[in-house]
Amino acid sequence: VVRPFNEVPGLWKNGWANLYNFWKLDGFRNLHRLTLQNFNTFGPIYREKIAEGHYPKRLKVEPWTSYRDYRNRKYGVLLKNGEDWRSNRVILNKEVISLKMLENFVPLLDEVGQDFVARVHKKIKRTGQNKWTTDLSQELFKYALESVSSVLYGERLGLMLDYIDPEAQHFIDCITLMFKTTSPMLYIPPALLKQIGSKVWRDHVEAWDGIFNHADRCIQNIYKKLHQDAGTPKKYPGVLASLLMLDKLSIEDIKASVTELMAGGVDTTSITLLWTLYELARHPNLQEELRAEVAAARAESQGDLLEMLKRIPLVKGALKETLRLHPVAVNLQRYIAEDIIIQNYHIPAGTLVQLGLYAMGRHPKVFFRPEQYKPSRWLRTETHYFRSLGFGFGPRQCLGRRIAEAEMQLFLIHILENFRVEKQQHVEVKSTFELILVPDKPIILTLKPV
Ligand code: HEM
Ligand code: 2DC
Repeated sequence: VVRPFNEVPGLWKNGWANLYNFWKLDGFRNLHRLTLQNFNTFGPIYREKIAEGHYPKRLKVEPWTSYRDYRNRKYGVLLKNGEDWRSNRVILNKEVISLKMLENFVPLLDEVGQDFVARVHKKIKRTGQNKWTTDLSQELFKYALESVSSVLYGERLGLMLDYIDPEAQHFIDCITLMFKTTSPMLYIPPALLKQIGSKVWRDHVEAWDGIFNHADRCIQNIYKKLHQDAGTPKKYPGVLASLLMLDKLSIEDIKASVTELMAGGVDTTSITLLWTLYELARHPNLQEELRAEVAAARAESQGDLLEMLKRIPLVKGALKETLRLHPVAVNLQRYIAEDIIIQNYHIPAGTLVQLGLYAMGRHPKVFFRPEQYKPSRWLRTETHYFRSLGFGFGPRQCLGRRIAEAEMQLFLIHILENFRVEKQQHVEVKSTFELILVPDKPIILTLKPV
């Protein structure tokens, strides 16, 4: 028998008491652990009171929409909904996540990977100790921004050099601040915070202003160049120029989505790579196994990079394993369009259903020995097949997924071919919620030439 909606377990009746409790438990920073706790108390399905809504879409991140409304800036595909979202997304899909485009992206991303490695070799030389011990996060932010920019604009920003454009550094800092200031505003209406002139709202506005200003400059630059040498067909010009030439979206729509792609492409991939290096440092034998896979793939593919990317299942498994234990997004959400039955409960249409990625990734009923970092569990066999949900699912899944995957795979290939990754002391790093999950302390790693 299907049980009715109001029998779904959970403390959903008293919204204010929940908010108070959330405050007391410092839920702003612990959202991921709270979902795990709820999972353990209520089981695989529970009901919460957060927001009401009746459209087939993701949870609205109000600080983000409030900023756009405040500054009169257009929503891109990240924030649009309904038909407007669909028509934009269909066009963006062809230019950003079609397999066909991967051919264009891979050479650009590979070049950035090579430059990253050259930069690390240089740093190692400078220490005079044949190794480099550091917190790589800033280097990874630059790698990620350089990568996503080279794909979007078809040209390099030069972030792998010694002296970088201070504006690019400011852009990176603004993204981190933007994420950090979003989480406290998820539960307090931004309109209220704006009215009382609170610091978190002012910082949030400043962060987005910095993001939009820099992206506007990059976009303007390409736009001008396109007009100067129009009609000269040459190599792949990048996502932005392709969209402009295609002429199917308005310039304002293109600008909005390209800005979101540029901002969405920094902390996400860099932090996932940092966690992966951390896990490889903790598992030296596994690291050697991956290195062997990469060496074999390099030899067999004979210089064909796309071919090489098909021969590294364990490296891909490592990235999935990282996103299982350290997902960028704690959960996935959809407003369901029709009544459905989940876990034998009847859920009415319009309900916001969340899938607890962090909680699922660490639950022994879902993953055998979840505490173990084991890339091989993702290898496809006859008896089992998991699907990785780190990028979401269906037509609204991560638009940057192909870029992110190629960028991260190429990065690991180059690192494994060049360096042994070790970690210093015995420090257990946990995650903290700053809208996306980030390490709660610096991760210090040592890189040594292989
Ligand atoms: C959406 C994860 C990298 C741009 C999303 C969503 C997730 C996600 C879970 C929501 C999907 C859903 O609701 O089903 C990740 C992870 C990344 C990553 C784990 C890297 C490890 C990137 C990159 C970009 C990007 C590199 C840009 C190049 C976007 C955009 C959306 C999105 C624009 C909104 C799509 C829409 O609403 O139609 N991402 N992402 N992401 N991501 Fe990513
Ligand atoms: C955060 O309860 C937890 O990919 C909230 O690249 C629900 C929620 C809603 C939307 C999610 C967000 C969570 C995590 C970060 C995500 C975001 C949608 C897109 C965004 C998953 C799970 C992200 C990081 C984008 C960001 C692009 C942007 C800043 C330009």
